[in-house]
Amino acid sequence: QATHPDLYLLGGVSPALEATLAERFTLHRKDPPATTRAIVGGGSSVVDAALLDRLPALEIVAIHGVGYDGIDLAAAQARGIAVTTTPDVLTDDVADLAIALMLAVQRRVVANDRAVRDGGWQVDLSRRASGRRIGIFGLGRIGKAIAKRAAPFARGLHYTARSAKPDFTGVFHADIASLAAACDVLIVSAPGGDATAHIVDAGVLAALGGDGILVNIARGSLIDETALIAALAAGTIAGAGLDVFADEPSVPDALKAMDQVVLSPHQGSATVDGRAAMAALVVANLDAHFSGKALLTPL
Ligand code: 8YV
Repeated sequence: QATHPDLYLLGGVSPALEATLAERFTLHRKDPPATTRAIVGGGSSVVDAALLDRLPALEIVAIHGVGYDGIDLAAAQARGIAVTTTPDVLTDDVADLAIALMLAVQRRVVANDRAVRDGGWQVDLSRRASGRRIGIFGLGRIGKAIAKRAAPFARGLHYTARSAKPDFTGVFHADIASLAAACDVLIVSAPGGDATAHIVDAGVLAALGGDGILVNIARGSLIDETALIAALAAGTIAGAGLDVFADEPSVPDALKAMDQVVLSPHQGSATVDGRAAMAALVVANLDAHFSGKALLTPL
């Protein structure tokens, strides 16, 4: 019987997907052998040139997610290594969570839930969610899906991108600082990586302003988390809804202590339907590759 190809499992997948992969591959969760032909990892997994150098037989990296900021894509492509992701199947879930976080922060849903559970009934006034100027940083698949959901709540949609999108109904801003200055809610949905590291800094937060809400469903790396904590503590901005953090799964105690902040554990795509579809797409890409067929969702 032909042995199963070696696969390095970098984590972030469900037991069901792991079991499916184990039917096809010899799984390694650490110390992958030089014979490793495939890697499966999450959207934040690190696949750098040093790892690629240790795996001369590597043919494909199948990402269980859409972010690939941890992948040295140029190094992979230079070595002829295919990289696939799982686009589209998670767009709705991540976009839904962005709106959920926005509403939860504005209407103090989590803080008031906690108060009721603690036997309270005090209603601290919250912010009206409708009629807000909503800005979206990053207008890819997820950003556009967020915009569709945000529109009914918005008194104007604003965005920034590399260039204006004529087919998008919204006010274009050349940079994130001017975007922040023009809106009450700033939703971060751009890719992680060096190009966007700490792009939401103290200046952007000051521009967003004292009635402003920040929502991040992208990557923690886009936000200067120290500046965010300072801005929240000083009232420079009013609140934040965060699904991603600088050093996951570690979340600063300062954020945990703030009731104007809603925190979630990088759960954007973590729905039954979404993760099942992501898993199926990971397997379909691997099956296609190892049967010599075209990949479904290559980068
Ligand atoms: C997942 C993600 O949390 O899509 C991404 O890039 O970060 C998330 O969907 C992750 O990939 C789970 O493995």
